[in-house]
Amino acid sequence: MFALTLASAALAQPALAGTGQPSPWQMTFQTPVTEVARYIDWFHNGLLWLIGAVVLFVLALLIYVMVRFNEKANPTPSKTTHNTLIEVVWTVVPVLILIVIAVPSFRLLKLQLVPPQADVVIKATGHAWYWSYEYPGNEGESFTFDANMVPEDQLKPGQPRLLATDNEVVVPVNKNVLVQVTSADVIHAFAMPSFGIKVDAVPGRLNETWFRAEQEGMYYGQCSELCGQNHAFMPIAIRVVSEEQYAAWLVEARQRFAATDARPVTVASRALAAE
Ligand SMILES: [Cu+2]
Repeated sequence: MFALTLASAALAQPALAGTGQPSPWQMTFQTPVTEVARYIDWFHNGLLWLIGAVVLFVLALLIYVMVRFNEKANPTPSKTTHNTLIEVVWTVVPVLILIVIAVPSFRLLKLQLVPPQADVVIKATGHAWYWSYEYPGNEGESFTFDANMVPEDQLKPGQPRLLATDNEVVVPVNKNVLVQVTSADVIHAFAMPSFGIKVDAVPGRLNETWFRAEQEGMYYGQCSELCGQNHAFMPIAIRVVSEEQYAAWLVEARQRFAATDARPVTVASRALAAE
């Protein structure tokens, strides 16, 4: 019933190209759906113009020197070795440019690294090679599940290859979601391009990131730290839904996932279970 509601909601709002997943011949970032992602987009585009201007200026200087001061045009070269004014200018101007870059850069870092009060907390654990998620809560409320990539021959219509997972992370729209990230084995990285987040999953260490998705829909990311043989096959799928749909999913998920072992599944126990 709930799955049906979700499916019809997804049909009613077809995802824009580049929203939540890469699109063919995509040149820019995926459409940002959080404040942090929008800031990254803006900062990246601004830097591109700035660096473009610097490159063109240096190119113009080079061409000028090559034309004006080559052996033919300037047979007796000047013996000048110092020019205080020029030396001050070519030190101060780059410093000013770096300061101009540093101000928005530090503001962005603060926005990313200082999470606001969380409405939802999720713990994501990287495994070789899948992610498991825990929704912590009071006694009887917390649950854990694994999210494995859907193999290509089992994809349902609308599921992108190498990105869809069998279980999806579900979060409410316009709520602050705190993601605690760690790993059970090697270093992975939890990344979601449209949310502008990427954080390492390090064994024995709890890293944090956060997002506040402003648009309902399906969003896909991938492990972004080369972690071994199946690095390319441990995607991250997050479904952003309305608050009512989230509440309904929580009830359903508590029942569905409580039936399974709540501890994170290890590679060894999976192999045993598969036998
Ligand atoms: Cu990985």
